[in-house]
Parts: sequence; C-alpha cells; structure tokens
Amino acid sequence: MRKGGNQKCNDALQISLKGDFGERTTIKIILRKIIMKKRIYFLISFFVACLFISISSYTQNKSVPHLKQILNAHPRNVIFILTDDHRYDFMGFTGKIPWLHTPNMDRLAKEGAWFKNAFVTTSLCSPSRASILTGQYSHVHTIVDNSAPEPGNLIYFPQYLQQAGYQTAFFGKWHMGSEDDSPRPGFDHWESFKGQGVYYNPALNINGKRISYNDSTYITDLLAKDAIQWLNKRNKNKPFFLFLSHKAVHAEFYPAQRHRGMYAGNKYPLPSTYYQTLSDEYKKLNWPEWVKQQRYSWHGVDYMYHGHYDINEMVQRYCETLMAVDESIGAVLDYLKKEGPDQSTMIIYMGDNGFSWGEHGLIDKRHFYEESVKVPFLVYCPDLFKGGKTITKMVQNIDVAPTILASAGLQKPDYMPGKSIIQLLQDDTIQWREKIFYEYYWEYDFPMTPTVFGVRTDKYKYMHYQGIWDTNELYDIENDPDETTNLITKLEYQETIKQLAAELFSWLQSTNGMQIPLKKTLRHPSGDYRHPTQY
Ligand SMILES: [Ca+2]
Repeated sequence: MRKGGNQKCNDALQISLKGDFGERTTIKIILRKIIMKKRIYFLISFFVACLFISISSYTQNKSVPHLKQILNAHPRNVIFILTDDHRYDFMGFTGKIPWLHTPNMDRLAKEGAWFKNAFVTTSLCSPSRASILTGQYSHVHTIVDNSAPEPGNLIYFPQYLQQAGYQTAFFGKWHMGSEDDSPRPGFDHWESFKGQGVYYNPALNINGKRISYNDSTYITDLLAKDAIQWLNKRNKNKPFFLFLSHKAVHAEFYPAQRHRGMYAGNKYPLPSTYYQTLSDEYKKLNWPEWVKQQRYSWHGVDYMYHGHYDINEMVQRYCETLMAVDESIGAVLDYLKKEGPDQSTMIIYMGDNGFSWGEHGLIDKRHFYEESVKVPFLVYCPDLFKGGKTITKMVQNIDVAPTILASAGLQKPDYMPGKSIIQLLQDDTIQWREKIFYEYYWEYDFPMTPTVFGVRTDKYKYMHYQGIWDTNELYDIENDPDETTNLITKLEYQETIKQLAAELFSWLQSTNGMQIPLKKTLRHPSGDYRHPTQY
C-alpha cells in the first residue's frame, strides 16, 4: 500500500536513530526500497506529464481546422514587421516631416507598394494585435482593451501556417494577457517580454527560458539581430513566416544611443486643428466637448503624460526612436538580398495603431480621427508586382491574416471578415470594399476618450459616441481631410447620416457586437488626474 508523506518521514527518522552494524544492512535495504519507490514515482510522474503534453498538443492541433488550398498557389515566405504607435505619415518619403529620414521605409515603398489608406479596426495596442493575429474584430475576439485577457479559444493564423508545413517565429511585443510572456500557439520559435517591455536592458522569454540583457542592450536592435539569426539558422527546405513585433515607437520614447539628439532643434509643423480648443472656436466648428476636455489631460497637448512637455521635443524623440525600426527593416532587406530568397519573399511593414501629434489638441490614439486610425502599411514582393505603387483603396488590420494565409496558398477561414490584398497588389482597379467600420471601448484608466463606433467611406466619416452627453460627428473627409467642420447638425446631411448610422448598427448586429464589455475595476485609475483616488 502506498505510504503517505508523514509515514515516509517516520521511516527516515527510524533509520537515522539506528546505530549498530547489524542494523546498517537493514538501513541499506530500507534506503534502497525508498530510492526504488522514488524512482517509480518519478517515472510514473514523468510518463503522466508526457501523456498530458501529448494529449494537450493533440487537442490543440485538432482544434485548428484544415484550410482549403488555393489551386496552383506557390507558398511563399513572409516577413511581417509590426511597430507600435507609428502613425501613417511619419515616413521620409511622404514629406510630412521635412527633416525625418527613413531610408529603408522609403526603399520598401519604392521597391514595393504603399497603402495610403490603411486602417485599424480598433486604435489600441492589444485589440489591434489580436485582430491582426486572428483576423477578427475586437468585439469578436473579445480583447477589446489593453487589460482584457486572452480568452483561450482564439486561433492565431500562424497555427494554420504550421499545419501547412511552415516554420514560424515570433520576436517582440505580444501584449495580450499583459503579464504573461510565455510561448503562444503558432510559433516554433518564441522571443517575447511581459506587457509593454522596456527599451533598455530587457528580459526576454526565449522559448520558455527567461534571459536578461544588460550593457545598454537596446530592444529594437536585439529583436532585429535575433530575427536575422533565426533566418540564418532556419531549415532552408521549408517555407517560413517571421513576425518581428517591435516595442518602438511607443511612449516613453527612448531612442537608441546612436540616434539620441539627431533631430534636436527641429520644429514640428503643427497641424491645422491644434489651437481651436484653446478658445471657443471649437464650439463654432461643433466639435464634441470631450475633445476640449481632453486637451488638458494625459492624452492632450497641454498636459500630456501629466507633464508640461514641448511638443517639438516629444516629436523629435519619437522620430529618433523610429530610426532603429527603420534600420531593422534595412537589415532584413539586406539579409534577403544577400543570403535569402529575395524576390519571392513578401515583407509587410505595418503599425498597430496611429498616433495624434496635436490634431484636435490631442495626442495618442483610441479615437477615430484619421491620424489615430491610419497606419503605415508597406508591402514588398518583387515576384508578385512591380514596385513604386501607391494604393488608395482602404485596407485594414483584419486583412493581414487572410493575406498571409493566401501567400501560403491557403484560403482564409469563413469566420474572418477581412480580404487578402494580393489581387489588389497586382491590380488596384479591382472591386474592393467601400467602407470600413471602427470600434473603441471606454477605458477606466483613460476615461477622457468615450466609447466610439464609426464608419468611414472615401467621402464621409461618421462617429457615434456611447455613454456620454455629447455630439456625434460627421466629416466630409474628401473636402475636409483635416476633419475641421463637424456637419452632424446640417440639414442637408441628415439622410446621409441616417444611412451611415444604419450601416454601422447593421454591422454590429450582424457580427454579434451589440454588447458593451464591462470590467470589474477595483482600483484607482492610472491616467485620471481629476479622480486619482476614486474607486
Ligand atoms: Ca500601439
């Protein structure tokens, strides 16, 4: 009969009390028995653990359905480079910031395609990343904000790639399930960190083992170096998918030492909507009151990050932090040209959300104004299309998964609402979507931005707020691209507004999006100086 823990301790105690020679033989026999028992227990535990792991991995693989193959498709390698909070127009070739130089982004645009109208469906780190990885809207994958946990039933598209024989790797910021950096399904190789991570001397979880770096190791450089090392060591007989997910250029902005101060003294050309909430002019333009209120807050120009910072210096540092990201693109391109399959590999460069630098007196993202929701989106694949293209059709983060699956010769699963952009790269006159939808859910820590739902066409943008006594917004973005005059009360637009609102709610209804997620928040809000100790 198996002895309990206390009985085993008593055995050991009796052994230690016995002293003469004759009893030593007995002691040896008892010790052997105990050791044998321990070995048996160890072996049993080991086999149980192995069985459990096999069953889990069987269940996990089994839960990923097989995707249909695209006829005559040639599976190609894909490198997806994601940055954090990099807005769509802060790239050298756009000319937006005259003193900003991004030679490698420029190279991608010149040899590839620039999607001028690329959007996220929710302008926030975790929800957007989840939409990229699952191909689903935020209210469907349920990671609606930065503190929502991974529900455990999501399929990340690299799981389909693995099933199709790809080798896959993830490097960098994951940011879903904030304090968990352990390897996630879908990746043969994993290097990540908890939450937002840090710029200098990070600790990485590399395939389950935590490694700390020092000597001013810079995160962007480290991730790029490790990604290229993985490319070098990969099995060259199998196709690959590499996800390089930068921490940069998220606040607080810490550039690499070699880039510190390189843009010092440069002036940021302030946007045309910078000043209106300093006076009552915003009322004449019919802007919402929350926009005025946010001006002096964590996410407003007059009290950004609860300090009184010079916007010129902040933008300089943001741009300096972007330089190492640009160099990482250059390193990947150089590697492919020198060592790898260059012409057939697809590279996608994208931001997880946009960023306001003073438009409407705001900083940060979350809201549905253009600079918050538009992201940089560059695609390179010489085999597939001739470079130097600018594509104006609207693409979204939910198109990434279908595109990369199609690049692997796989048809997207039916539950993904996005579309592969491959055809668009070859012919940008094809029929394409005519509107995009948007959702953002109010956050306890940053209560200045309300819940917003919206719809955008090439002509109009409609923003519908929820849970706040304030005005909705309509802009004629074709004629008023800076979103200066809110047309929501103009009589001549009422039919258009009603139609856009109907389309918005049809989308929410048809995608099970009519529930607003509520969170248990028993703590003080971190970004609300007005109510810092309030529950
Ligand atoms: Ca972000």
